[in-house]
Amino acid sequence: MPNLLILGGTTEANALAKEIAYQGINATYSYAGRVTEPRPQPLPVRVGGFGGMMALEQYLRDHSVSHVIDATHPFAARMSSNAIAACHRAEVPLAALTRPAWSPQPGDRWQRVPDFAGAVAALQGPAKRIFLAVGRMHLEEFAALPQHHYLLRVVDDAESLPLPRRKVVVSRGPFTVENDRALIESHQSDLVVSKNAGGSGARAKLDAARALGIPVLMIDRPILPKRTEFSSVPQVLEWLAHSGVNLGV
Ligand code: 3Y8
Ligand code: NAP
Repeated sequence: MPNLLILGGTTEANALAKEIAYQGINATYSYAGRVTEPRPQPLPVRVGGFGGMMALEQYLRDHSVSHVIDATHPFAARMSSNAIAACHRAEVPLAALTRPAWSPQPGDRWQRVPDFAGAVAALQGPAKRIFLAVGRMHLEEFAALPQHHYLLRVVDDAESLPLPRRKVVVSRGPFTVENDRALIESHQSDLVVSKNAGGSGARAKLDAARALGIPVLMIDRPILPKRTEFSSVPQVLEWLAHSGVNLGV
C-alpha cells in the first residue's frame, strides 16, 4: 500500500500534490512551518520540522512511508540532505522533484557568487539601491552593509528587520514581470540580488531587471549529495509506477 511523503513548499510540489490527489494515491504533504498561512493542499498536511535526520528516519518507519519525494526549494539544503540520509538508512526510495537552475539570457547582466557570503563581499562599497529579493531568513548576513537602501520582499510582515534603510513589501509569489518591473522602478533599484531558485515562481524579477537593463547579483544554489532527480511531475509519476505504485487513472 503506497504511502508517499512529499516534502513541499514550492510551485512544483503543489503541482505534484494536485496530481497525486487526483490519482487517489495515499500521501502526506509536509511544510516546515516557515510562514503563518501556508497554501492549503488537496492532501493531508503536516507542518513543522521532523527534529533532525534521525527523527525523520523514525518518522518514515513509524508511518510506513513507502516513498519520499523531495520537492523542496533548491536552497532547502538541510532538509534535502537529511532526506537523503534518512531514506538511505530506512531503505525508503527517494526522488527529488527540482527545477533546473536559471542561466543568463541575452541582455542579462549577471554577476554570479557562490553563496550568501559571496553576495555580501560583492556588495561592499558606496551606498546603492538594492532589491534584495532573498526573503527573510538570511537578511542578518547583509546587516554588515547598512549603507545600502534595500527593497525587501517577505511572505509575512516582520516587526524587526536587521537593515535600517529599507522598504518592505509583504507578498508571496508567484510574481509577475509587470508587478516586479513596477516595484523595481518605484524603488529605483540599481541592482537585484536573487537566489538561483529556478522555476517559474520567482523569475519575474530577472525578466524585469533585463527589461530595465539592471544588473543582477545571482547566488548559486548549494551543492547537494547525489540523489535521483526529476524536473517534471510526469517523470515522478513514471518513477512511482516503476516502483510498484498503481496509478489509478
Ligand atoms: C513555507 C509555502 C506557490 C508556491 C510559492 C517557488 C515559488 C513563490 C519564489 C522573491 C523571491 C523566497 C521565498 C520564494 C518563492 C514560490 C513558492 C517561492 C522566494 C512559500 C511557502 C513557504 C515559503 C517559505 C519561504 C522562505 C523564503 C522563501 C520567500 C506556501 C510561499 C525568498 C526564496 O518568512 C520566511 O521565513 C520565509 C521563508 C523559506 C526564503 C527566506 O530565506 O526567507 N520561501 N514560501 C514553506 C514551508 O513552511 O515549508 O505558502 O506556498 C512557497 C513559495 N515560495 O505556487 O504558491 O516554488 O519557488 N519564497 C527564494 O527563491 O529566494 C521569493 O521575492 O522574488
Ligand atoms: P532548510 O534550511 O533546508 O531546513 C531546515 C529545517 O527545516 C530542516 O532540517 C527541517 O527541520 C525543516 N524543514 C525544511 N523543509 C521542511 C519540510 N518541507 N517539511 C518539514 N520540515 C522541513 O529549509 P528552508 O530553506 O528553511 O525551507 C523551508 C521550507 O520553505 C521548505 O518547505 C522549502 O521548500 C520552502 N522554501 C524554501 C525556500 C528557500 O529559499 N529556502 C524558498 C521557497 C520555499 P528538522 O531538521 O527539524 O527536520
